[in-house]
Amino acid sequence: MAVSFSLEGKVALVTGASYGIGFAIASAYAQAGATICFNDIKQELVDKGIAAYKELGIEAHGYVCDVTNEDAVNELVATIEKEVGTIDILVNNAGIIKRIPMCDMTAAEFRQVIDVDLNAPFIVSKAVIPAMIKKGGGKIINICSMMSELGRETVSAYAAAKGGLKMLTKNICSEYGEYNIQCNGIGPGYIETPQTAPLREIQPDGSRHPFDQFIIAKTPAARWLKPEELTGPAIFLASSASDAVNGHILYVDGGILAYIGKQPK
Ligand code: NAP
Ligand code: GCO
Repeated sequence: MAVSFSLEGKVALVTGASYGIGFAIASAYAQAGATICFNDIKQELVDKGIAAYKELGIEAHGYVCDVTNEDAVNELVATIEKEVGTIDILVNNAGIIKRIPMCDMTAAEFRQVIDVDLNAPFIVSKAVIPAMIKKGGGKIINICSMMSELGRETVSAYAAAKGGLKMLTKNICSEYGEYNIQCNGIGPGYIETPQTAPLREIQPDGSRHPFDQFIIAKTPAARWLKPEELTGPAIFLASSASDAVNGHILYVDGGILAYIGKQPK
């Protein structure tokens, strides 16, 4: 049997994909043959996203939907199934982070991060799985994190969510593998997107942000990664080439998890 990385004829929903990692993955899926659906919270961002996809020659289907709102998600999935077709590939990409020391973080702030980064992947996966079962299978890819494995100061809610997302990935694999649904995660390292822009700001004295220098020391390649560097692994996990891969978190981190870090000079 020829191994295929093609996504021809597949319908993909990538959540929160007006820009950033989601946009890069959705664009690569389109180039691999998939029909792209994406959502964002604001119409303005959906419109910007549609224009950005069009600049790449991609006719993307964009929808306004807050992934934490179960009724809105069920309506989104029903609309896509009616207008585009059954969702074959779901990428739970939408996510937020709040960098606040735990004892300074309110319970409401903690819950907000858990809601977007963990509850929403549950809600969206639950909405797409029944039709995947009817169709004979599907692919769910959860965007995890270094914080699925490691902690660091000020990201307690995010790490708890991404750690939970790793286990939700394994559980969807366990519960729905018999229906030919493969659920895997991608664990990006440190990627140059708006979400990490505050960690890369040039300091008033013109020096690099301390965290920027930290990541350079913790990454074997001594650089931040780019969203496009996630697209090959994302295509692999969305294609039939990974039909025997299930419940796996594929870390695309440039080697961070393998490396103790560069010794300071
Ligand atoms: P980003 O630039 O902040 O983009 C996040 C996207 O999610 C935005 O389009 C945002 O839309 C959307 N979103 C947020 N809350 C939403 C909601 N409730 N409903 C619908 N859409 C929502 O982030 P990114 O760096 O591309 O990260 C994408 C994913 O990768 C996240 O899950 C993040 O945790 C994960 N990740 C990022 C890195 C990294 O280094 N960048 C590394 C590992 C994992 P709005 O603009 O409207 O809020
Ligand atoms: C942070 C960063 C990270 C990245 C990513 C790393 O503040 O440490 O935002 O959390 O977003 O999750 O894999």
